[in-house]
Amino acid sequence: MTSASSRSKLVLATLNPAKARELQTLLGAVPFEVVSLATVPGAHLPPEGESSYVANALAKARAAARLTGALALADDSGLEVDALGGQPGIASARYGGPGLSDAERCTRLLQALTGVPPEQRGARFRCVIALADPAGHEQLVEGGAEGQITSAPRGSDGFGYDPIFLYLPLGQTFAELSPEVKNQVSHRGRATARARELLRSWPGRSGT
Ligand code: ITT
Repeated sequence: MTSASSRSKLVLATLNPAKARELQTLLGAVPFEVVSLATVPGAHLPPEGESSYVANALAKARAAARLTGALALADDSGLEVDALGGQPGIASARYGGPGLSDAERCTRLLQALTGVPPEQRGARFRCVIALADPAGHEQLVEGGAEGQITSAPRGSDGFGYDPIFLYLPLGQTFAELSPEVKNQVSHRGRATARARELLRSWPGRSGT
């Protein structure tokens, strides 16, 4: 058994507390001491460009690895709505403009879909996870979850667009599912399962 302090650190390169909580749970028993960038004094992340999930995730992971000197894991994710031509996608965190709450962004999205019938309300969450360490090792993994945008918000768990994202196999929105069930079927759950595999044999890690 190795104490937490003798294990290598894994920094979660996110300033979104709800996302950080999900990642902490999903990473579970990885052989690292998992810490959040939010606890590092003066922590900041590069402003997100509009180019791709991959570019954004890599930029966040590289910045956190540079800032902390530790292996970093970043998640760039978004909701792609078919009837909106894949929007908001990589701009999901900023949809509708700055300063809106998650609930207000959900309302804006529902307004944009006014009159669109259920069968045309297909959508998917996508999540790209980047791992980067100060020695320059980098890996990318991805996960997705298919669903449908509801006509009104349902449920109070989760964050972001969870109350309007209906997971059809279970007939519930992500905000109606318990965190455990959401994690089993979500884009982040799928991407993290792949990241856990990579972390088990990450070059140069110490501790078990
Ligand atoms: P960091 O960059 O600090 O990680 P962020 O919230 O800005 O935080 P993203 O740029 O990846 O992160 O934004 C993704 C947005 O997509 C997020 O703010 C939510 O609105 C939405 N989103 C991502 N995953 C989600 C999930 O599991 N449930 C609901 N909404 C989600």
